[in-house]
Amino acid sequence: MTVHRVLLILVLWASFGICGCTKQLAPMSGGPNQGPVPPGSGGNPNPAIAKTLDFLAGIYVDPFSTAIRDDYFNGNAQPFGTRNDSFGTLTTLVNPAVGLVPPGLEALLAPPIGPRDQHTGRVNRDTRIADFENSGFPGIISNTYDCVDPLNPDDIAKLYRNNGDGTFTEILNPFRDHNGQPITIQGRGETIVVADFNNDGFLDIFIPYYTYKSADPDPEGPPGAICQNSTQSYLLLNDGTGHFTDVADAAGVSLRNLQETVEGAQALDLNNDGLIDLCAGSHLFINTGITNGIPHFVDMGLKLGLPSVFEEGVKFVDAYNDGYLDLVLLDPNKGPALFRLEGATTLSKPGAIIQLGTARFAQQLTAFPGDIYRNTFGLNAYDINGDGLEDVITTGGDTCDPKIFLNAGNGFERVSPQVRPFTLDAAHDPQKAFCQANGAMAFADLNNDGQIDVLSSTFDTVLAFINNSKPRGSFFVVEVLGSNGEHNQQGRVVKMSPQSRPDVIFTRVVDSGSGYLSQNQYPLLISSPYSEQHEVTISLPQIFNSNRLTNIVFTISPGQKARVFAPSITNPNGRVEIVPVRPFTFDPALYPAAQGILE
Ligand SMILES: [Ca+2]
Ligand SMILES: [Ca+2]
Ligand SMILES: [Ca+2]
Ligand SMILES: [Ca+2]
Repeated sequence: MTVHRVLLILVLWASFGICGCTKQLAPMSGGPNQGPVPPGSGGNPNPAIAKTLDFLAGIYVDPFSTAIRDDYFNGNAQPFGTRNDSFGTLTTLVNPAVGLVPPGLEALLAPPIGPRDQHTGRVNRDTRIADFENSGFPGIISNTYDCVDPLNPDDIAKLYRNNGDGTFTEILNPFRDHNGQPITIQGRGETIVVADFNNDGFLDIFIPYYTYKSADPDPEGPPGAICQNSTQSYLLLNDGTGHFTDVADAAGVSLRNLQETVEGAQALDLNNDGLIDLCAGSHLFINTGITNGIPHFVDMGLKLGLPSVFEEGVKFVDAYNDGYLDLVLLDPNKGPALFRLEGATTLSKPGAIIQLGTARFAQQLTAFPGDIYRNTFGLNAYDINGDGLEDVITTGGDTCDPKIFLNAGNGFERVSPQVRPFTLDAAHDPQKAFCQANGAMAFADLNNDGQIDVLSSTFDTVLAFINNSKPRGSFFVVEVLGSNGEHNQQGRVVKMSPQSRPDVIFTRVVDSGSGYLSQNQYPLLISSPYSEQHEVTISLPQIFNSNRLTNIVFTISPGQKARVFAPSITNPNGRVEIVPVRPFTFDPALYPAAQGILE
């Protein structure tokens, strides 16, 4: 991996699907401030919303997997390792001509791994950006993917504190076992998720590792050496002072001796009971309660009808806008499969606890069209065309064929013909970056125009695709915060319905890290084909009061952002601030990357 090479950059171009841009620029029917749209059959009053997609793309140096955060708290999301000018043009922070690596993070850019007997180097894997100290400045957890080498001090999971001044400090020996003894965490690590699993207000970390008894050769070791795996996966509880204690065994999520490797993961409150659940390694761990600060999980995957399969990406989406989160699993050689959550309850009321005892995930065999997949590692989902239905994207794999599936409400249809940046053939892509994506695409509204944009990453470049598809629905932003505004509500579930159609429920999850090695922006960007007021429901635990649930219910208009504060002793019902989203109309001419203007 070459992380210090000179900035490459740029390219690219606009692109389109079936129809040309001029056609797509037709205004949507119904503006944000128009009156309610009457209920229509099929639940979509605006069928004109784009079925073809249009993107403007740029390539940037970025030695990290795609983790999205507003590191600078200036209203601009960006992939970690870059800075956003608010028009969606990124500046890489590892280009010496532009800016230095943020001081303190140099060790994350360690040289490639050396022969094992040198015990040097680092093989970065996944990165999460999260505010572990509730300081307002997000820190970093980064793991590696390599054989266990106890003598290599760089090739381990590392934690960094954000000093709030653009610099970072590595927290030394941050991880401890249940006896308080320091532990080093290394091995072949996969998707990191961050969430407050024990409802103490501090974000905890789950890091899965390969744990099977390995006979794989160590590519960096002497002849005959075996690549040793970790003995376990880790659930690291955060005490808020930079120390994390592994409780994976007590919690029931250590995944020891797991034959299927663990790859994707997601944390979310699946059953709406205020306790964050966890999906990883073909296990669906339901959080059954917290004892002495330790959450306890029961694997209900098989009982709920989920198969034990090898996946390269897991993502919960409400595929039918019925208020229940369904599961998409990516088989790297067969493609995505949809498992619909059925029979959970007769109460579809937002805010109700979902009764998993009567539920079952039923595979929808025809949900995705047949296609060719070969070593396709990476899956993610967002509502890409703004019609209120979450869409699915898969990485290119060996066939260099990334795929976007638009959700039709009764199954997914591949965008055809595929949008041009997504059909880059390797011969025309000097870095083959898009074909060699490491981890799933991630989603963020890079230019603040209310339309979600797409990012794809190798471990040394990130490709940003500004979404210029039109027409689209109205949009809303919901940011679920701790009681003091902390970004610590990963995994919480938001439900939003048009006031005229309470049966149409857009269900979204604050991203904990999900899919495969990716992290979407923290605020939820929710689109709707209805240009009217919507009702939002969020169930949050009163963590100061035995985790009793508060249902926070409010209305929001198109173009508005809700900042939702978790319940506190002084505000036991939580609190909501509604603010207008900065009006912004994206003009492609302002996107310098599209004009060949480089960083
Ligand atoms: Ca916690
Ligand atoms: Ca739960
Ligand atoms: Ca959609
Ligand atoms: Ca955008």
